[in-house]
Amino acid sequence: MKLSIVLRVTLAALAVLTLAAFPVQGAQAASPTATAARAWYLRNFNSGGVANVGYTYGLPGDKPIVGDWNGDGIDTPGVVRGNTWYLRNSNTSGVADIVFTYGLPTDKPIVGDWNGDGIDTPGVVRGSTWYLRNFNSSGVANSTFSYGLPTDKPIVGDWNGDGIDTPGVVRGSTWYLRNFNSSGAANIGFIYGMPTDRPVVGDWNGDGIDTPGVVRGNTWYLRNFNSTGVANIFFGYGLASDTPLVGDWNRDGLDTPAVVR
Ligand SMILES: [Ca+2]
Ligand SMILES: [Ca+2]
Ligand SMILES: [Ca+2]
Ligand SMILES: [Ca+2]
Repeated sequence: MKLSIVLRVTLAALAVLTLAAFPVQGAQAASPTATAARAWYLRNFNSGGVANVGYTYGLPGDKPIVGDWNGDGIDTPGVVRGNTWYLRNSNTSGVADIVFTYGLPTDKPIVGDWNGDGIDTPGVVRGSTWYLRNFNSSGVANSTFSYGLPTDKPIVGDWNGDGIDTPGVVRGSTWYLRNFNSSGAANIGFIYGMPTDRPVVGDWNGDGIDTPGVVRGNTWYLRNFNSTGVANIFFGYGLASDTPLVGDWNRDGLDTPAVVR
């Protein structure tokens, strides 16, 4: 068992080394016209350290996203290019497994399990209107509602542990979370981080409840409660110029960081 863990860690380290040595290798991003690819660095722990998994996916200019597109319990990459979504079911370099169009190029893409079936699917936020779809395919929104202000930062999480992801917004340093995919007031409000921080959301302790985090420079400040208070965990990961993302890369029930460079 230990040997296999060591082997896996070694292989992961090799993968990262290979990635660093040959940055254009595996650049078969989502598009056949790919000439340069973005590097993804996933870590399985909420602590500072090296990436456990590294690969290339997508192109500069794409909006990187993550989700469990096939319900296997592992979050994997996607990119939104214009209004085309390119989703991949494994954390390796390669082409998209699922491609469809949804929303407009100017929308803010979001991802969540809106119906509790274990599969993450797309949503877009346009102004203050949220358009959620329950399928990874082109088509109309299954649920449309208003929440927040156009200037808010939209976030998504399962704030009450019922298996359904619902909306939130961060306005300045105030987080407004709602437990329903419908128009209405926030169910939970609290202050966390600073207005210039980049908000992230995850289940950092495996209790089934998503809670806040912020990334400031390359320091991640994670909190295990949806309330005002200090960070329960903080660590450095990635570069300040990276795009921070969060997912469960190893199906252990804990969400941990990734950066896309
Ligand atoms: Ca779903
Ligand atoms: Ca929920
Ligand atoms: Ca939690
Ligand atoms: Ca995990």
